[in-house]
Amino acid sequence: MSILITDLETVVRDAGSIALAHFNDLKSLSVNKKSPRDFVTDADVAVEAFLKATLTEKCPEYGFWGEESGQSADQSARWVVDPIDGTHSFSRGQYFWSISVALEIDQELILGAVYAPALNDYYTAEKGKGAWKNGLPIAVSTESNLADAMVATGFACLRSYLTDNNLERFGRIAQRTTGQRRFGSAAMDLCLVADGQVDAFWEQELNLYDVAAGALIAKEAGATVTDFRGNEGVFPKQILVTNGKIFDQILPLM
Ligand code: 2AM
Ligand code: CA
Repeated sequence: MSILITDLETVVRDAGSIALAHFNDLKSLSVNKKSPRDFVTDADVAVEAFLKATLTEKCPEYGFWGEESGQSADQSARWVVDPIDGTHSFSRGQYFWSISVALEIDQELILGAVYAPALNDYYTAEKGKGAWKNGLPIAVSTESNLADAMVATGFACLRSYLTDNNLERFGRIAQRTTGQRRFGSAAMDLCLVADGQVDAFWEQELNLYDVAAGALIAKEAGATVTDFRGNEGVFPKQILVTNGKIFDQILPLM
């Protein structure tokens, strides 16, 4: 591997500085709609352009797939990038948004970085080596009782006008848990499970770039990553991430 986890951190933190400069001057930010409920800002475009240029220069052997610029031809080994996950929160001056960068080789996630610049929290993982937050190892929570659990979800699916819109599922699970949160950045939600801040997270209708880095971070921190039927793997259209201990209790409610 020609790029080390520490090199990736430098690149992603520099990308964070670009995003923060826009975040600290929201009055000048131009926010456009890609589709009726899907936003893109100058910051998304600038951060992705920086990551694409920098990562491609450092590692010409890897392709690049970003939310805003699409996929390059070589896709067997590639960076999978969401320049800003949580664009709507970003555009409103809220703090839960992140930059998500994963390295995927032959459909396996090898490196992941999720950086939340407004919180200055940097999460990273390397396959088989563990997960870290701000340089310190992290692990999922020890909560084993769903009734006492804190869970998180998101409603990207509402923007896709799906009939299975997660509202019934949310109601079902909300009645069986103590805490429910909705942070607005799937990449961060996965890191919050990894860090033991929440015990489970699920969402529908996401894209690989929203969850690739966070899924590796969660797995390396000891999380289960499955679809809503419990099949292991990273399924952006239906992703369930748990601390493992409440997996059997939450799965039937999915
Ligand atoms: P984004 O900010 O990169 O678009 C929050 O519920 C999650 O949904 C975020 O990860 C957000 O990513 C994603 N999201 C927002 N709009 C979406 C859409 N139209 N379709 C799918 N996912 C979306
Ligand atoms: Ca995005």
